Amino acid sequence: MDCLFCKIVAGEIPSHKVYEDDFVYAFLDIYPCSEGHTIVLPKKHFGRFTDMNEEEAAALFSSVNKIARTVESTLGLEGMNIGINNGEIAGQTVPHVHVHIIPRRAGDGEGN
Ligand code: DGP
Repeated sequence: MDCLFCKIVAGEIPSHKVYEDDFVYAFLDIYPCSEGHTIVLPKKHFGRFTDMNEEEAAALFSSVNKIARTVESTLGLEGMNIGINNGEIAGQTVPHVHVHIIPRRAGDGEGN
């Protein structure tokens, strides 16, 4: 399948890996909203979050929780945005489901 994120999981396209297990792969976003912006995706291809069943979605978010807690403690964060763009109309640009972990720091939202 011609999928950018499947190629990243397969190592065919280089990425800065943050975490990997049998189910998920996490890596740094190439266009980070903030330092440490991490993408978590299931290794198995799903186009959109709503293409996953409840069990698959629960497994993904279990991994997201674990990775987010590690990002938080490693970077010494007080908070982060965790979210999904589900579907092109919602801003999803890569059609392989992925969760954004975006570190937030004091003052970074000024002007927004
Ligand atoms: P979204 O708009 O939710 O589909 O987010 C896709 C994200 O993927 C976007 O923030 C940029 C990131 N991205 C796109 N191509 C690459 C790539 O080749 N490498 C990495 N590390 N990130 C990518």
